[in-house]
Amino acid sequence: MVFAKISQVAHYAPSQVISNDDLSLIMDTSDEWISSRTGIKRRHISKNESTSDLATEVAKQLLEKSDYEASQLDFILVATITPDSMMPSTAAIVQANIGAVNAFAFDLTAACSGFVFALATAEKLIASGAYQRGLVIGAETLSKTIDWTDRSTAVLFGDGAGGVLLEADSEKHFLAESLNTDGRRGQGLTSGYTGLSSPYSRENVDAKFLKMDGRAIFDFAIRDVSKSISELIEESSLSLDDIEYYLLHQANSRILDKMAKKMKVDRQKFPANMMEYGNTSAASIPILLSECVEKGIIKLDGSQTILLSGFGGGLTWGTLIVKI
Ligand code: 4VN
Repeated sequence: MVFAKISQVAHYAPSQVISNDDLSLIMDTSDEWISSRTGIKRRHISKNESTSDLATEVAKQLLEKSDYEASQLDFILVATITPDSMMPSTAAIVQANIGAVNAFAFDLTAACSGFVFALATAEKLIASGAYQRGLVIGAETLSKTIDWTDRSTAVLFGDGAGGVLLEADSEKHFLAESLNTDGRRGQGLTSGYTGLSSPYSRENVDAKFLKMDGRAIFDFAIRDVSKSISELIEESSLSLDDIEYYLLHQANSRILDKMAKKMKVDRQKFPANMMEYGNTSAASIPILLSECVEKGIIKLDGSQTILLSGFGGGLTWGTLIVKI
């Protein structure tokens, strides 16, 4: 039997930082409002780096940390809702930038669940025995899709990228998974949605911006996602105590408070970094994982069990339990 293992982690964010106070100069909002309701203090905003530039930086770091050459990679998956273009994919641009000549590459679109869906996909590519190793990256430049006149969404999002090197291993690391979609509720969170056939339609140009029914998504996270995570833990015959850290999508600190309470998990077990990055959609979980490894609270030595959970547009939600 062959299994998949996360052997390296890395993250990168653009250097320009915009504080809540900075935002209050250009729209009717305040640091008090944003931090008390979301936990967000700052976000990194790209000036002239594209999503593929952020993802390429992560890919280079992952290779540097490993002993592999780019040519030894078998695949590159990029989870993003802000690709440089629809074609070529952001993953293909990264493949060219790093010279991963033997890797196939494609993007995966599952909003804030994108990284978890991509990691679950990549794990199966390796566990099938067909491929030895690849990169799984979540990367976003959400700042380009935000309506900067809409204070209800503009304050929430930021840019960044994170990723992992996944490779074949003789031990089992991916213990349990639950991947879900409810397309019937998809209208609560949209980007590039015109109600017509294509985001390229000339009508409704404003509709291309990210839009969110905050209440509906808030309720979805607390009700459906908490339940799904609790059920997965129960089914996997693990106890809450077996899981050392819960790395959840970094949308909103208050939502994490409520989810922890609902799941009866100590909030201390939920690391958070939305104060620094805001919500970076598909990038939020791998950035958080990489920072936790950097700080030494998570080690890539097989000694800890952690849970990763993404949830958002689609609607999509997905959880992985990993012996990391
Ligand atoms: C998952 C979630 C969110 C999200 C939903 C609501 C929300 C983030 C609404 C109330 C508002 C503060 C902000 Cl749970 C977004 C995504 C998309 O990545 C995924 N913030 N808020 C208030 O008035 O307190």
